[in-house]
Amino acid sequence: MSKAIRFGVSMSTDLLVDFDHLIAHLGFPNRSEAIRHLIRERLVQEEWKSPNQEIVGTITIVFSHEVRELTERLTEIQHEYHNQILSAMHIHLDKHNCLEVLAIRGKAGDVKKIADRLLSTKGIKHGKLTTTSTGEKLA
Ligand code: NI
Repeated sequence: MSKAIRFGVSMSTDLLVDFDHLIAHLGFPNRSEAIRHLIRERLVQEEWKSPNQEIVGTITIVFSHEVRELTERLTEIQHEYHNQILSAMHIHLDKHNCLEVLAIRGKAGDVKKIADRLLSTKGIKHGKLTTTSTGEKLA
């Protein structure tokens, strides 16, 4: 980790009061920790904007295993992208519903396409791509 530098930030009292309320609500121990978090969050968003940037994410899908051929279709897509999909966790939520969480790593453009493909599969109830970082570019 590089050396820490202190710097001053000017802002209106109203904005700072709102910020302090927000970080208290979210549970940050202090402003510095909250600001570091916001900056990293923004840097990760930037990573996802470059199609060739290597990124990491998770894809969460909820579906009923009783929908005809849906489980097979989802598995086929995952096999097609075995180079990007690192791991799959399947949880039987109840008698009918399944939750799958896939860890995915690859170029941002490819990962978005794979996620779109999985999340648009006919029959799934809900799905979401969570975008994070390999951590390599984050201090
Ligand atoms: Ni299941």
